[in-house]
Amino acid sequence: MLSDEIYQQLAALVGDKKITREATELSYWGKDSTSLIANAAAIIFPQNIEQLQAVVQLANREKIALVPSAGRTGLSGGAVAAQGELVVSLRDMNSIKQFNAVDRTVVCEAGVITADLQAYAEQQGLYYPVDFASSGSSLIGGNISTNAGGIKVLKYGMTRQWVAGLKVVTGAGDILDMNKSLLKNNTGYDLQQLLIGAEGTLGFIAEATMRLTRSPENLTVLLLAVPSLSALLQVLAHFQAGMELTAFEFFSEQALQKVTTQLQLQRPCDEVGQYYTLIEFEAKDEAIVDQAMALFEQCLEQGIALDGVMSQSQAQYQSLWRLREEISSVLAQWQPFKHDLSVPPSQQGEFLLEVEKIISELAPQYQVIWYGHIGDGNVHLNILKPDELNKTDFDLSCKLLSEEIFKHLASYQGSVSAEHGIGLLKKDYLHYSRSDLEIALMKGIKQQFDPNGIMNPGKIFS
Ligand code: 2HG
Ligand code: ZN
Repeated sequence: MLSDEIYQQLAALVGDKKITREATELSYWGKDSTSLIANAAAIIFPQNIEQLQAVVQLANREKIALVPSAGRTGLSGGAVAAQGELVVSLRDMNSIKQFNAVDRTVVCEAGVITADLQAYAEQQGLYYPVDFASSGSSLIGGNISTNAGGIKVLKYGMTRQWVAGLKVVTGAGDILDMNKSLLKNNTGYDLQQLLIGAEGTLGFIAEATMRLTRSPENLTVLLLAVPSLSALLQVLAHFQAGMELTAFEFFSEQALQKVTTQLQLQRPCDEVGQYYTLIEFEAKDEAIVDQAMALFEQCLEQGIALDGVMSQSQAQYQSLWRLREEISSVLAQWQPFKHDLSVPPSQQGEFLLEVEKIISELAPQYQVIWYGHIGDGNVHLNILKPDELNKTDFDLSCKLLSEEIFKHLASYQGSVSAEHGIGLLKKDYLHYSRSDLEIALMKGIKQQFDPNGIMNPGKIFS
C-alpha cells in the first residue's frame, strides 16, 4: 500500500484531481470485466507521456507495483489490481493526433476508444477493422496490450496487424520511441511486437500509429441453421472455397435461446439447428450476392444447412449480428466460467465433441454454451453456474474440469487463450500452450524491460 508521502509525491506529478484513493473509485477502477475483487492502493490518471514517465520513474525508485488500465473490458484479469498496486489509467490520454492519407495511418494516444478510432477512420473514408462487442468502451492501448481479436480476424487479422508504430514508457521508466510507421524495417529484433500482447508486463503503450484500410462495401450477413458441428465445418469449407468472407461466426441453439428470450428478439429463421453460423461478406455487386445464394442453396441440398436468412437492409444486418454479439453480456447473469480456446478449424469438430464428453462425464449438471469465431479457430466455451452452487465452489470445480480440457487441448497444440490474454485467470494453464523454454525466455525479456518487476506483477506468469 502507498504511504501518504508517496501519495503526495504522485499527486504533485499529475495534480490533486488526477489521483484518488476514494473507496468506490478504487473498486471501480481496480478491476476489469471479471468477477475478481479489486484491491488497489490508488488510481492515477496521467495527462501526457511526460507525466506517465515521471510516475513510472517514481515507482521504480520506491518499488511500487503498477497496473496499467485501459477500458477495463478484459476477461482474464489482466487489469485487476489484486495486491494493493497503483492503477495507472491512460483514459485521459485520448487524443487522435495526426492522420496521414498517403500512408493511411493515424497516430493516437493509448486512451482513444476503439469505436472513436473506427468513427474517425470512417470520416476519412477509411476503415479500422478490428471490431468486437466492447469496442464502445475498450481503449486502443488495451487493444494493443492484449492483441485484441474479435469478429473480423478471419479477413483482417488481430490488432498486431494494424500497429504501424508504438511509443512506450518501459518498465524501467525510459521512453522507447518506435513510432516509425514503416511497412518494411528489417533492422534486427522487432521490439514493438514484444509489447503487443504483453498485457502491460513490459511497459505502458502511450501512443500508437494505427493502419487504416479501404472501407468494406455493403457488408451483408447470411445466417444459417445447421444440423451439427460437422455440418457447420463443411459449410465453412464450402463458403471459403467459393467466396471471400469477412467473418464466419457460430453459436449454439442454447445461446440463441438465451439471447432471444432475455432480449425478447425474434428467432432468425423457422428451422431449429444445433448450431447457427453468421457468414459475413462484402456484397459489392449482384454477382457476389448470387454466388452467396448459390452456395447457400448447395448447403441446403447437401443437408449441411437446414434454413437461413440473408440480410436485406442495414437494420436487418445489425439485428442478425445482435444475436451473436449480445451472447456474452446475456450470459453474464449465470456467472459463467469462461474459456477462450483455439485449435485449427479442421480439428474443431473432434475437439468440441471431446470437451463436451469431458464435461458430461465429470459435471453432467453443468450447462455448456459454445459460440465464437470458429472461422479463425477460436471458440468461446461458457459453463453456466447452476443456481444452487455458490460461485467459489463452482469456480473450483470448473478449475478441475479445466485441467482435463487443457490436457486435451495440448494434444492438439491449441491455445489456452486465443484472444482474451492470460492475465491472472489463465496463468496456471500457460504451460499447456507454451514450453518451459518459451516461458523462461519470456521472463528474461521481462527482466530487460522491467528490471524492478513493477509492471503488472503476477500477470501472465508469477
Ligand atoms: C466474444 O467473442 C467475446 O463475444 C467474449 O470475446 C467472449 O464472454 C466471452 O466468453
Ligand atoms: Zn471473442
